[in-house]
Amino acid sequence: MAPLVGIIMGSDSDWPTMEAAALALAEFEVPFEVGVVSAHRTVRKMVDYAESAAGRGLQAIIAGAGGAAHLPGMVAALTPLPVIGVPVPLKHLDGMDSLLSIVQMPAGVPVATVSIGGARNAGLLAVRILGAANPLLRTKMANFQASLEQLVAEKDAALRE
Ligand code: RP5
Repeated sequence: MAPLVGIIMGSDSDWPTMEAAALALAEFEVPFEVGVVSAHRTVRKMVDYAESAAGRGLQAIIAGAGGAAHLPGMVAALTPLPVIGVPVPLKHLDGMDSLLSIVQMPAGVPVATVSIGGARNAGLLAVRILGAANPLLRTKMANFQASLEQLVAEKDAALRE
C-alpha cells in the first residue's frame, strides 16, 4: 500500500529513537515510509520531500532531529500537511536543545511537538490524525485506549494481591 505517513530524521543516528514511531504505525497497520532528510546537510532534498509529500499521498509527516533541530519546522513551512516533531536527545543538554528548537515555532507555522524522545507518541498522534477521517482507525485507537485502561486496572489489582 502507498505510504500515508512519512517518518523522516536528520541523521541515521536518530533511528534508535525514531523507530518507536514506525513500530506504533505498524501496530495500527498504517503504511509509512522512512528516510533520512537533513535540514542542514541535504537542504534541497528536504525542500523536495516536503513540497512533494501531499501530492504523493502522504497525510502526515513525523520529523525527528536532535541538537539544532530545524527539520520539523522547515518541513512544516514547506507543506500544508500536519507535521509532528520529535526532539531527539543527544549526548549534551539531554534533548532540551532539540525540544526548544522544535517547539518554539512562530505563529502560523505549527509543529505538533511530542516529548523528548517521544517517538511512540508521535506515531500514535499520526494514527489519531488519520483516524479523524477513517472510522476503522478511530475504532482501533479507541480499543487501544481501552487496553491501556485495562492494563492499569490489572496493575492496580496486582498491587493489592
Ligand atoms: C541532527 O544532528 C540530527 O537529527 C542528529 O540528531 C544530529 C547528529 O547527527 P549525526 O552527527 O549523528 O549524523 O541534524
